[in-house]
Amino acid sequence: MSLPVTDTVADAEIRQVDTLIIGSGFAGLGAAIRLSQAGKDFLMLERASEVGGTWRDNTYPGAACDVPSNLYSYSFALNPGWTRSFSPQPEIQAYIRSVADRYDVRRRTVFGCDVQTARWNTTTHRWDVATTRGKYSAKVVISAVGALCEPSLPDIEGISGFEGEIFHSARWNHDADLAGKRVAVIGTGASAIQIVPAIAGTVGRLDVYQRTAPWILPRFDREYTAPERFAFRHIPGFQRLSRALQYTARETQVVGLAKAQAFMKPLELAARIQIRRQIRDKELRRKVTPNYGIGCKRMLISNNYYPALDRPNVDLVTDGIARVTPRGIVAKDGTEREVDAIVVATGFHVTDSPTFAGIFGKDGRSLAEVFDETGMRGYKGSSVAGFPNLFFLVGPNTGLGHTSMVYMIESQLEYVVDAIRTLDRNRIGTVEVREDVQDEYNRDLQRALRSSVWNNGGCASWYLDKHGNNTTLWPGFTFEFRRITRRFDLEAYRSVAESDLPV
Ligand code: N01
Repeated sequence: MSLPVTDTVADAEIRQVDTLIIGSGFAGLGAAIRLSQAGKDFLMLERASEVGGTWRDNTYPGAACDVPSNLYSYSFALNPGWTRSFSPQPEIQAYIRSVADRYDVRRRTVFGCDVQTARWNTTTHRWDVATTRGKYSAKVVISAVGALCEPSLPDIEGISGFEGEIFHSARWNHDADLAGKRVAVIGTGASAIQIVPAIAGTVGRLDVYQRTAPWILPRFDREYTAPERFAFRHIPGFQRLSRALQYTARETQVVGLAKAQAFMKPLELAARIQIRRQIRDKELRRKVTPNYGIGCKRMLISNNYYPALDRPNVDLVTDGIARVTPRGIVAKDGTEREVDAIVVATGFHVTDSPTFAGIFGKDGRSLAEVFDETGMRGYKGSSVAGFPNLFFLVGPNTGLGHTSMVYMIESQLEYVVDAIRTLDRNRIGTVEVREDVQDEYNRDLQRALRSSVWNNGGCASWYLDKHGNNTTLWPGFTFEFRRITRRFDLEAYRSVAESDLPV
């Protein structure tokens, strides 16, 4: 059964659907395509007016991918049209839109539909989902909201009283004309190091507030040559072979990140050489040199960030921020720097995403309450005990520090779509991962992570939750994750047949 998507839904009407997908980024869109191919009934809910997720939202100047283009497409929809080895944001967003068109999923997407709550109904054994565009009842919910979707704003004294322009990197205000203005960028993560060089030449003055120096490697970005582009388009298997080689090369980094940090020394050396070559000023070199193991925070790539810091109109401020005044920022050494605009490039709520507060499981507790107690734990990044028939894409411990998330997403799609097939085939009403299975899975994960650079590289990062556990990253090779998600393992779940569900 497929429901037509209408523009308005009367509040009293509850629309029944087999599967609801929340979010239409790489993960949600992939789920929609796979469910559509499997002939399943589903709707995708999207709070914005377009597909794309993080690649739709992050439109800041200089936004580009730090994973090679060839690894940044679905395996079932390769993109022979990439123009560069590392794609700029508009090209990735255009690709995602084109895939949505090609697989005709927009007609099964409700745009402008913000999910407010999803509540497991213990009477109907379905999810009650309340949105800004009406109510839904679904047998299965797939949360595909992404890990990097909720901007994290810094809790700095006085920041709400700033009278100039202020916006987060993921909510860039394109109406704000920064040309010739005095601008501050707070943060030096992946977003900031792309923004800084993109605006340094046009703003009047730029203050970059660094709390922790990032490790930055050279970015081997170039335009694809005409023969390469011809080969991508016309030589069967060429792009797949190129992907396979790149994947393999990247996978070797896992050894250094998760197992033996000595393997990271050559990368650290390359990063140090880049600092020496690109920065003349010794004091600035000292300030940008990290004091923790490379890979502990996400390794960044850039050829133009250090040269931008070296410009006469750019200041790297490392004294820490004491407070924000209506006209500027006061550093901890007491110096006030007046600015016309502040760009807040301070990252996202990941292990404490506000989206968790709106999902209520079988005992009425929200995911936020559960995670607050246990940490952001799940099973195979896809299920959480206490939350029947709820699947996550890009869930706990599925993130990567070294290669393309699209590979992990496709692994999870296989698992979740197989779960839905299994439910249908066996007339199963509900599945819920067993707590003992989830516990053992997490014990193994945390054991594997203990020796990793992310856990003991000497830094604080968004990979770790407030308990100090790494609940974001997958510690192994990505093909190991693919292996464990190849089929839905019903034996790891408590299941109830449709006919046995109490009415
Ligand atoms: O955010 P971040 P991001 N006062 O959390 C600082 C992906 N991504 O948006 O390091 C002062 O990395 C914080 O300092 P510290 C990628 O996975 C991918 O840059 O915590 N500073 C840090 O410098 C990435 O990891 C691409 O000490 C404060 C910065 O703000 C993820 O998105 C491109 C502060 C936040 O860095 C997030 O990157 C862009 C405070 N109160 C992003 N609070 C690709 O190319 C935080 N900071 C694929």
